[in-house]
Amino acid sequence: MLSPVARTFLIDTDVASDDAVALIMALRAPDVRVAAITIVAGNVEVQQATHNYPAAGTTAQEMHAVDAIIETIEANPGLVLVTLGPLTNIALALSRKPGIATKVGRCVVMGGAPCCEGNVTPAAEYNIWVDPEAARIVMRSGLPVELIGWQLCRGDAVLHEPEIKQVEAFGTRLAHFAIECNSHARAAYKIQTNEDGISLPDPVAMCLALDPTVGTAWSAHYVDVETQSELTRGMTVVDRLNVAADERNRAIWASALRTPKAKVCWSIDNSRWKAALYAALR
Ligand SMILES: [Ca+2]
Repeated sequence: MLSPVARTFLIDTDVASDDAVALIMALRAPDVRVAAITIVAGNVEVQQATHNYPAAGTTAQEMHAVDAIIETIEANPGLVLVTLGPLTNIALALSRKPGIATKVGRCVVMGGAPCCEGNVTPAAEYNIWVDPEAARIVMRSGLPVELIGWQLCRGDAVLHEPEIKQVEAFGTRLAHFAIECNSHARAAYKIQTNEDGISLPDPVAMCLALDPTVGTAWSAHYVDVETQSELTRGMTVVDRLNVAADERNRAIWASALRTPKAKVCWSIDNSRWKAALYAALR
């Protein structure tokens, strides 16, 4: 039975290996009702992503993701929208029905590398780099964005070997699945960053969607996305020192200045994040 205080989530995902773990966290959260999971092309193509969709007892539906996003938001005002892939679907939905922006309670975006290095180019993180025009539309839409950058899933947020062993020792199907399906990502992450372990960007974002208090430093800023420059296309530009409204910047930041600031997460409590992950896999 759903409790009367159940929160409603809408999750847009490209269903890569870490997305699967994020979906498990949402689907197992006792006070969350996942109203819809929509699929966007990203790390894997849409057909493979739909096949990867792990929710038991459900089947993929033919409805276009953009229609499903609009319908789900309109039927569930105040819902929590969580994006785990490129922002293409969300931007298309906003372009068709701009009014949905004010019907979303929170929009938690896994994406960007605010004020630090990217992972596809020196400036850009993958989800934003894939479709920076879409990301710009989302940032300027009035959606109440909470930005969970890629850097939050690095360093002490990574599952290191002893923690991987600990998860495997749960002996559950979900624990085994989570470790197994991220083994390729672990190898790729090692090559990319020279850090050993499993880095889980989408589960970190889902953890913060489920409980924003796991974030230990948040602040609100104007955020825009570079769409033109060959050097920095896909960069999430965060007005961290609040200079966008200054005389010299006002013209170029005019569109961003007309929308509410995004909440940017700068650090998380890694022991609480890992505890939330373990609870979902036990
Ligand atoms: Ca993803």
